[in-house]
Amino acid sequence: MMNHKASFLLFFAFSAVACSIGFNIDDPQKFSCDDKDDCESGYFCNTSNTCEVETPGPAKCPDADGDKYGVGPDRVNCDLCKTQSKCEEDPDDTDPFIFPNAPEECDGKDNDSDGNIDNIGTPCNSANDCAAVDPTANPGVVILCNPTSKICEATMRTTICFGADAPDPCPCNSSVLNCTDGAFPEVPAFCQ
Ligand SMILES: [Ca+2]
Ligand SMILES: [Ca+2]
Ligand SMILES: [Ca+2]
Repeated sequence: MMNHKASFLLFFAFSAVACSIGFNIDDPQKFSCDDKDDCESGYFCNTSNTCEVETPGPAKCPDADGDKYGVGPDRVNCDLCKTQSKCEEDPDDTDPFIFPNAPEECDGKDNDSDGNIDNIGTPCNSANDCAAVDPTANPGVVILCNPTSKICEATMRTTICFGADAPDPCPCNSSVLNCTDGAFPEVPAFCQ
């Protein structure tokens, strides 16, 4: 059985080790560690098993969907907030096709988050302001900026009929195609 003197020495020895780790915050490199819990706050256990000062990395932009718009107060770290006047919050940070002033696509979503789903007819100055159309899903459809009304409009890509079997008169035209339930009407193959 351990006597009182031995108990005291053992207690002192453990206390000395504990205190040396706990109070040498200015020089943590001296102290070995197995994991971060062995080091002071603000230090980590490196691969040499010594406590090392944590250097903060660059501030992160909270942009989970990668559309360059972030969420929450930390969005000031996003490039758009740093380099442009735009610093609006991403209304849906799980969908890269939904962000402030996004070109409205015919996809059943409110891409620009203005409260209206698939409102293709948004103001524009050029076709660059209008959404691109997936040619696989919507062959023969294009969204252009009407030069007169300055409104994005979906139309058939061509007014010319192709193929010997095309009806006469040619029904291909440039009238506006309406987006319904996330899809444009099918364009006949002889108009594509
Ligand atoms: Ca985002
Ligand atoms: Ca919209
Ligand atoms: Ca849409």
